[in-house]
Amino acid sequence: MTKLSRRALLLGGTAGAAAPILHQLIPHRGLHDAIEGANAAPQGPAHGAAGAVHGGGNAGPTFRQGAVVDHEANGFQPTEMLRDFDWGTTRRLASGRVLREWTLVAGDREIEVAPGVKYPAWVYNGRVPGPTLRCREGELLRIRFVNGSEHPHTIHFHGLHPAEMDGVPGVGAGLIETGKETVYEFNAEPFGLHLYHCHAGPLAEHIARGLYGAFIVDPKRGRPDADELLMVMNGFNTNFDAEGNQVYAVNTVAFHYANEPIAVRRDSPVRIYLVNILEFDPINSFHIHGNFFHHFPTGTSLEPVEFTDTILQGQAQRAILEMRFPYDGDYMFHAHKTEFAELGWMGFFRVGKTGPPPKNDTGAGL
Ligand SMILES: [Cu+2]
Repeated sequence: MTKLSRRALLLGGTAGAAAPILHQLIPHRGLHDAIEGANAAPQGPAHGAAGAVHGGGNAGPTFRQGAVVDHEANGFQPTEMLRDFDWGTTRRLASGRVLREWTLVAGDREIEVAPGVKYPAWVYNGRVPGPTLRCREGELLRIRFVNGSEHPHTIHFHGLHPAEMDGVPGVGAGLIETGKETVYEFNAEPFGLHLYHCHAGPLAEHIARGLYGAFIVDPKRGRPDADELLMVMNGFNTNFDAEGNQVYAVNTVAFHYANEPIAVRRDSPVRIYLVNILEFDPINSFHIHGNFFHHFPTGTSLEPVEFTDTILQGQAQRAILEMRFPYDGDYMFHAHKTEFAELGWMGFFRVGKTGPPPKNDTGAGL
C-alpha cells in the first residue's frame, strides 16, 4: 500500500485524498453517503457546526450520528476529568509544615480516543491525562512512583527542585525499570500551573503515548472563587509515523465536549487551567467564541497579561484563563488551527442557569 503521509494529505487537502486516510483511520458508516450528506442538517444530539468533510469533523461520517467512545472501558470520563483535582493525602510534620503525598503508577492500556479508534497508550493511574495533582505553595510534596508498565519510565515535574528529583535518565533515580519504584520529593514552588510527564527516551514517544498530567500549585492566598476546569490539549499519532497526529483533543477524547457540552453558569466566573502537551506539532492554540478571557501565562502572576479570545502555546506551555459568559447559549471553543479542530479539538460551553457554582476546589485534609 502506498504510504500517504499526513503532510502530503494536508498539501493535497481534497476529499479524494482524504477519503483513503479516513478509511484507514476511522471505522465509519457509509463514508461516501456521509460526504454527500455533510451539508444536510446534523443528526442526533451532537452539534453539527463543524460541517467538515475532509477531516470528518463532528458533523462528519463518524460523529454526526452521535457516536461516542466507551468511557467505561477507557476507565475515565473527560467531563468528570474537567473538575477532578487530586489533592493527594496530607499530614502535618513536626515542623508544622504540610506534607502532601500521592502514588502514581505507570501502566500500559488501550484507550479509545475517537469512536472506534483504539490507541495503545501508556498511562499514569490508568488515565490520559494522568491525575491533576494539586497542592499549595510552600508544602512539601512526595510522589511515590511505581512502574507497572512493560517499559522503563520516569516522572519529570516542572517546578523548582534539586537535580536528583528531576526525573530524567542518568540523574538521581534515573530510569525506573519495570516493577521498580522511586520517590520524588520537593517543595511546592513556584505557584502556578505546571505539568509532569515521563522523560524516558525516545522522549517524543513517551510523551505522545500519554504519560503526562497537570500539576497545579495554588498561591498561598488562593485565587478568587470560580468554576474551575482542567483542559489538557493533546493528540494521538495513531499510525506511529511521528508526522503530526490523526486525532486531536482536549482531555484525550476527540469531540467529547461537542457531544457533551460543558455546562457553565451565565455571569459566573470560570477558570480554565489550560496545558498544551501536544507532541509532533509545534504549535497548538485555544480560541473561544462570543467571549474574551484574561490570560495568565503559566499562572505565576496574579495579574493577567492580556484580554483576548485566542492564545498560542508550544509544547509544555500552559496558562490560566479567566472569563464570564454574559449570554445564554452554546459557545464553541477550539484550536484556531482548523485542521486540529476538524480532527477532534473542538467543543462547546453550554451557558445557562445550570453548572457548578463558582467555588474553588480546595480539597480535603490540611
Ligand atoms: Cu516513559
